[in-house]
Amino acid sequence: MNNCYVIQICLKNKKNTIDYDYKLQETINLAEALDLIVVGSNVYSLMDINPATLINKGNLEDLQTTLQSLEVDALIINHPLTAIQQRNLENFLKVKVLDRSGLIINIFANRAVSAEGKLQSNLAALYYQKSRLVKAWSHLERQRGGGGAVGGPGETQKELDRRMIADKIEFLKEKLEKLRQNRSISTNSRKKFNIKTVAIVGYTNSGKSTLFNILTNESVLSQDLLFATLDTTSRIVMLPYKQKAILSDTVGFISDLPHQLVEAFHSTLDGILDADLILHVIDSAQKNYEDQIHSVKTVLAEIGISEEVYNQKVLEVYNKADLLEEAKKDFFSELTSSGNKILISAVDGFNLDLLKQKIFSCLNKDKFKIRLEVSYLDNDLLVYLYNNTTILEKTTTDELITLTLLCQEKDINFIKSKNPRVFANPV
Ligand SMILES: Nc1nc2c(ncn2[C@@H]2O[C@H](COP(=O)(O)OP(=O)(O)OP(=O)(O)O)[C@@H](O)[C@H]2O)c(=O)[nH]1
Ligand SMILES: [Mg+2]
Repeated sequence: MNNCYVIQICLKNKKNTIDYDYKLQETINLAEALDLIVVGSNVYSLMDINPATLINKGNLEDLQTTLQSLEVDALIINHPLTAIQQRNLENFLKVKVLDRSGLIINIFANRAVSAEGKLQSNLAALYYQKSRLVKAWSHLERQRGGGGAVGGPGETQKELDRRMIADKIEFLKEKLEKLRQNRSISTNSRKKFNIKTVAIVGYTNSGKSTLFNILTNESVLSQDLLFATLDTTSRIVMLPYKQKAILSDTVGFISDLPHQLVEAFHSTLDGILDADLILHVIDSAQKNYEDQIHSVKTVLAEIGISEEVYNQKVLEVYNKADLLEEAKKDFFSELTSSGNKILISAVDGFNLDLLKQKIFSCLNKDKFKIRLEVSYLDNDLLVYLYNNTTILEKTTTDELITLTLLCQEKDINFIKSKNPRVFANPV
């Protein structure tokens, strides 16, 4: 375990409405997700960024004293650092320095369990390292020194020069491509059986895995921890009328997700792109839930889900209703009363049956649900219905079979043409 100190930078000349306390708390949570002990934190209000050291000399000296008195091993700065700034800060303060991207990439590297997750995390670290290669690379590495678990991604690969990093990137990309090809074989066989897929996405800690577990009776790790899930898990979910779909839980998003991670995690994120329906889980109890929605949409856009596709494919699932006070609950009930939105609680089960119904409707929105009565003697029609439509329910009397089924428009025309006396109605 290492002690760390967390700094949030607030730019005074920028007119904005950023909630810096929230940003600081999120960074503290990220540091804890890397098993660091946060022994102190501060918000620095700056007029300008110092190109050499980010913060000015006076602040730096105060910071040095604080870090020494708290016996800090690592400094986390929630602001992008240039390689030069990182080097200068490390030299002056004599601690490891990580910016937000470095921190998140380290968390991913620590958490990855599956072969694919590990490959992708390594790839992200290499992209990050490559982006920070400066002329003084070897000098920088000599200067860093010191032990401890907190290695900047640069450190583990310090012998590599630019060429070697590029080779390693190629090597990892090839391995990932092989895994991706294997997956596309299973995707094809799934498509053959016409099983629809539903992907869960959302801001980290919004409750994706909790929802996944309750819908599939699974036990994926769900924890009050940022980036608890890194690997994709897929299981069958039972929808109304015993319809099945494949539900996938995957890595969460965060604001300013390092683009190296998005690039490296392409094969995981492609699963979202291929899904028939996307559940966007939102933590409605977070006061900045709208910012979190925006961050998720930004990452989705980066992987090719435009606003238009979002509007067609996404069901917004406002979670943690149990944590809302009455007035807030009324607000969210109103907000989710129209459009592709629903308010639920994955913990106390509120609205989960309705959620399953909505998933069912979204997956079948191009189909018609009808109920019809057919005589046993109408053999041609019965054969047609069993071969071309999805039978949801069947009840029988001595003379008639009553079927509830999903069909397409062409089927309705066929049914009418085949037997105009058939009794059909939408449900
Ligand atoms: N009160 C309440 N807590 C919830 C609800 N859903 C999830 N949680 C809690 O929120 C925390 C995060 O839940 P997870 O399911 O791990 O969240 P996640 O979105 O999978 O998080 P990552 O995998 O880290 O991105 C856990 O402590 C859950 O118990 C809910 O409906 N109500
Ligand atoms: Mg999770």
